[in-house]
Amino acid sequence: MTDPRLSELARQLPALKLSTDPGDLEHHGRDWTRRWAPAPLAIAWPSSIEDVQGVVRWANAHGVGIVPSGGRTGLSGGAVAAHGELVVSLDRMNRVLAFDPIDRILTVQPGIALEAVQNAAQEQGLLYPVSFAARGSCQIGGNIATNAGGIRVIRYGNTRQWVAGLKVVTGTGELLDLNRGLIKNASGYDLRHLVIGSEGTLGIVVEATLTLTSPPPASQVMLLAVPAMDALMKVFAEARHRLRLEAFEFFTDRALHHVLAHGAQRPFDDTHPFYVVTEFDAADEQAEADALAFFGLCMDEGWVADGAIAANEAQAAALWRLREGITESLAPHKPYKNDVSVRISAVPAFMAEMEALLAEGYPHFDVVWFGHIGDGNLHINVLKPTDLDNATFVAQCEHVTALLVDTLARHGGSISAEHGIGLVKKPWLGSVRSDAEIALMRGIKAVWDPRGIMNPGKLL
Ligand code: 2HG
Ligand code: ZN
Repeated sequence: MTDPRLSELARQLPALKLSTDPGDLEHHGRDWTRRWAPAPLAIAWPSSIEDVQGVVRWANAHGVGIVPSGGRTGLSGGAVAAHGELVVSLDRMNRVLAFDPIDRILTVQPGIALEAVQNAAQEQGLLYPVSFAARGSCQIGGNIATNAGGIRVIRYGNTRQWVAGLKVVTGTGELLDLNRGLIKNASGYDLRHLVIGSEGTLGIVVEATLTLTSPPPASQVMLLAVPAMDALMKVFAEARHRLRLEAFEFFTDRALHHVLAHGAQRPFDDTHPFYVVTEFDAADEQAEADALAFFGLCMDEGWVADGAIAANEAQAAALWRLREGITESLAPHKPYKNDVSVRISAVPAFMAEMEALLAEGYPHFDVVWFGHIGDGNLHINVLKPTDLDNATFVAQCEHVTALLVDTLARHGGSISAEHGIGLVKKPWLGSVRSDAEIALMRGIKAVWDPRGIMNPGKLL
């Protein structure tokens, strides 16, 4: 460590693992966005809460920014370190600490992968229900920092709903023990919920107590081919009415094109404008009959042109791959990502307006729509044409974002549904939050992090 500040840190916290190896700086300085060149000062791997506190106090003393780092699967630049920050990786704090069968709560360290949390719940015969494609590599601390959503929000809500307690080191190095697993706690401001979704700008989550639930009964997975968006909304309304839904996801023919090119299996002979993957309870014969009646009605009404139902787990996984494999299949095309939400009822009008704007202004762009239609959450990925350089492409996409922001405003929507503001959507925060709200956010940030060292430049 040639930097005297780092030598001091190493002396103060002998158990802290530190690295300035160029490979580590590169790897830990970025997330799934590839727009910013990573340039952190160093990477620190604490293995205890005390070390996290020590790092934060050191950062205050030296005015060094801290970027908390989980699985770095973020899509908004929230975990990018491009300006000499210290990246604090939670990789070494990745254990399950406790399970209480009476409270049905699981206490974990922040660096545990989401999938490991799901597995730990399963070992207890229970379910941690938040789930999405990055579950194998994303970490619970990052899920909490972004209030991650995913594919089962329609049934179980966002991460926020499952956090019963949080230990947090604030921007001054203070340790807070928030809510302690209580179900009822009417004692003033719930600071736990302020931390959830704060994108690492207030403090570092160092322990989380998660509520578990009973696993759902056996389910069925169905794929539907849908001719039009209006029909798709009718299918959704009918599915929600007749079935107990666990997921209701959609994607377009362009999304299918890319996921097939990436090795997935073609589901139907013909192509269709839209597809739905839905999963619902099917514990008994009655539930299965309800599912068939639902499918029959959709066919009779002409809302659905074709359908497939998974007969076993392998087929269910193959149908889910068509939806969950989309992000990975688009990655080689360096997509510019949008993650927006409107009220469910506003989805068709919003989509029609955006599609018209995109077709008129950007006919040469391959625009891929998919997402959590049952939550009003749409992912719009614009793919980079191979002949366009990155900077020009991003600049052109930001014009599209301006159109998007206007259209969203008309429909009362949000520029970020579940990925967060980070760096990517920061210029448009003012389109969804009022000046008064942003002033309050800044005030809160100043109290929690008076020296502005916590994930500087992100969100605000
Ligand atoms: C998903 O729903 C994720 O698959 C990623 O939120 C969305 O890649 C995206 O734009
Ligand atoms: Zn999503």
